[in-house]
Amino acid sequence: KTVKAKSIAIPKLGPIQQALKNHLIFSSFKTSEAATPRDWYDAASYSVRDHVVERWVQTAESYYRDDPKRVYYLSLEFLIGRMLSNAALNLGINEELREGMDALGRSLENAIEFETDAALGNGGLGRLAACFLDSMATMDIPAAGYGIRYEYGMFRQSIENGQQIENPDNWLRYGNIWEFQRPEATYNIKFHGHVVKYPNDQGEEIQHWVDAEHVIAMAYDVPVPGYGTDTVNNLRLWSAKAAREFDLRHFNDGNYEKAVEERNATENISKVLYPNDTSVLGKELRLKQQYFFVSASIQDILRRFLSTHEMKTQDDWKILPEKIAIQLNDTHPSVGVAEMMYQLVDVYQLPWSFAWELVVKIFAYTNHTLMPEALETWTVDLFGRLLPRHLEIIYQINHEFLHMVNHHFPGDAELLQRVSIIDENNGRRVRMAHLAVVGSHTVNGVAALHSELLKSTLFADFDRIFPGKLTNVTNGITPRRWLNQANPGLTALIEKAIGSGFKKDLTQIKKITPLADDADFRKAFAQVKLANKQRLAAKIEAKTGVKLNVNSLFDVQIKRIHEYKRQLLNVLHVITLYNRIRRGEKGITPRTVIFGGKAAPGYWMAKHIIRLINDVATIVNEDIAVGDSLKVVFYPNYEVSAAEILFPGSDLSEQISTAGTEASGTGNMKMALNGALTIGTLDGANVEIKEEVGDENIFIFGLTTPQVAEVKASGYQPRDYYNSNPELKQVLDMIADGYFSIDEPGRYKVIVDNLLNNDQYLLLADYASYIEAQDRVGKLYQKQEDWTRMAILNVANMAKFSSDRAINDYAKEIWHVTPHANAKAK
Ligand code: DL6
Repeated sequence: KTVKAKSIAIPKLGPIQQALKNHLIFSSFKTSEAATPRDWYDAASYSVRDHVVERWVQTAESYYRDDPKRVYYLSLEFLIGRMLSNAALNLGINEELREGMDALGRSLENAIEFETDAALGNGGLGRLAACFLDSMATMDIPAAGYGIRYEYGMFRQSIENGQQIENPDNWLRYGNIWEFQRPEATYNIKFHGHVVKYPNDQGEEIQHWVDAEHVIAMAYDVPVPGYGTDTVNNLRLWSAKAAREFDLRHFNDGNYEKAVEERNATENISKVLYPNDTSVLGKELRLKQQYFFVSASIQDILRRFLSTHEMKTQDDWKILPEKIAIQLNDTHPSVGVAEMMYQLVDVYQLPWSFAWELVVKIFAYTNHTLMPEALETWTVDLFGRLLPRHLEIIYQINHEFLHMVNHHFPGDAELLQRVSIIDENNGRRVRMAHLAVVGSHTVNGVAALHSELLKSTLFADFDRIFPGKLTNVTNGITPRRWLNQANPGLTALIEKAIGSGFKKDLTQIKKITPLADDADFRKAFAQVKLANKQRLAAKIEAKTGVKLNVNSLFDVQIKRIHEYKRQLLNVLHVITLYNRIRRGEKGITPRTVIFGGKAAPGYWMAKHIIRLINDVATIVNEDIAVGDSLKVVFYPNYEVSAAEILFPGSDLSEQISTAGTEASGTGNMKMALNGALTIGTLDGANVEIKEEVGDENIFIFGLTTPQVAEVKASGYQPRDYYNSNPELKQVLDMIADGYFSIDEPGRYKVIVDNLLNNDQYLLLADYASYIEAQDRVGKLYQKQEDWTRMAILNVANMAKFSSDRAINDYAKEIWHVTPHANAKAK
């Protein structure tokens, strides 16, 4: 049944230096004299891309020829960042490229700066998807990503008068060398219309989705090169195109605007990424985006499957789950469960229950949050208007599911209400998480604690109904981007000590453990850290004008701005230190506190916190009594390429969310891998980081998840903490009285009122314990040898947090796929 592909002859690629010259002329139409730095970026990218494409073609050919089971990773977000240096690194040609550029009198480092980040994601969830793509390719897993080619990615943040300003991210302005448009790979996506029923030849009633509007999904392919392998996987991003260029009737009537209106509205589907990470807006366009990319992806997956498998009888379809695994990255693509049913039942005419068995064997779902405001639901009304047939399919799925539940748990009407895919209590809504759980064979959380909480809270009923369906796969990060690429100094040092094996197999990094006790190694390690801090300080000075003391402790909190992540608690510590310095306390370790992160544009409190940070920075940085002892900076427009400078330059990693709120966190892993020590709560993956590095090599503070629940249950009174802790009282009074906002004294009153009267995230309850942990941090930093020793032990114990380990877990436990070496290797 498998169709054999013909082998493709790929032309030989010449030396990079020649390629650079050729591309400058033939791809950019520039002479070396006239070329701008951007032209050199282009030439470098084309030259590396040629090598990527060579392997990409071979990989695609080998998958087609050998027909292994494939994984499809469906995600509304892929936060890729820059491609050039990563591709050169993964292919092992970065030195050759650097030398080629040098020989032509150009700097590769300069050229790299001309690449705009591909910021097709909000934060952790999107970056995880990008790390997973890297690991799947590195581990030769036959896989592809599917998402949306947003014309505008994550907004660009600027800070004006201390406030966040959002600017459009026109990332495609200069073109994108790393994508290939595929005008031949298009699918029809339907919206609206209605469902009619009529009998088929066998007299059965068949549903038909008619009078729908059509949108075209056009593919753009982006290569995903693995590290130290010939495998290059594919990331396919969909762009919306109007089915009709424009309405000629309006055009002929002289109404040009009206003629193109429909086209513009259609193409809006892939226009912009929604900049909200942990809250849902319920906007129709968002559901359109979700269905648009899911339908295109599933049609594409089935087309590929059918191109090599002939379906003569119904039984032939049984092979489908043996050939494809689909991972739903959060609930955003969960309408895929209904779409697969639509394709199998309505389009390919398979019987309902037969199709359902296939569907549940194909899908798996990853949950990334317990936050109620992030759980997606759609009103039945909106869903039914946009996707009338899919609503019926969901009703049918729900009907059969509830029937099954009732059979196993007879007479429990409340249970039925709680687990139903349709929420009948809040104006009838489709619960996407329930659809994802019911339609998947496996559901995973993203860290051990999070997965346990899923079982005991959000999905407790489902855990009873489907024992064994819920599992854990702790997140990971790719060491290629987050160590090799971001921290070449540390990478070289480790390589010198233990060889290069750790780059592909992070478990080997453990071998540096004894070197924590080697004074020479510690010295070299500290020198690397200092150089990385100097690099970061230079960047910060260029961006903000603030000059930093590189010998101070770089205390860094970089992540989305959210109340639960508690940047505000960090600010309370900053002001506490400020007061202590002003009181003339001795022995305080000089610190630089660096914040970075974006707030959702409609999230007033988060934006207010950014403003407070900047106001505090202004007062602290300008106070001559403080001098070099304390500096505060807000790094504008935190993005992947900025993170690559920030993580290696950090001494202290702030992971201080309220216990039970951060599903995993991945910045915590990137920090520790780059030799920063963690100050954190027992939340998300911090718990596992502590297990790996040992209690003595991490600064844990604050309430645990059960304690948080207890404090809340027993009637939490934040004001009691304020009244009983003079330092805390002083800090809050200063904020409330306008010490940091002299031009508008009441500016932050609402923040303080909120803390005193509500304090949902228990900042005041954790304040004392946080300050005490920070004091320990400050003291330890004064013993540089001890600090460095601990930092080395953190790096040495990060193997678990490689995304290679995570992907191995998914491959073995969830997808049941094995590596497939590509054509060249065969
Ligand atoms: O799993 C990746 C990442 C986690 O590390 C973060 O802890 C979590 O907050 C984030 N979740 C989201 C929520 N989005 N939704 N829905 O971004 O996922």
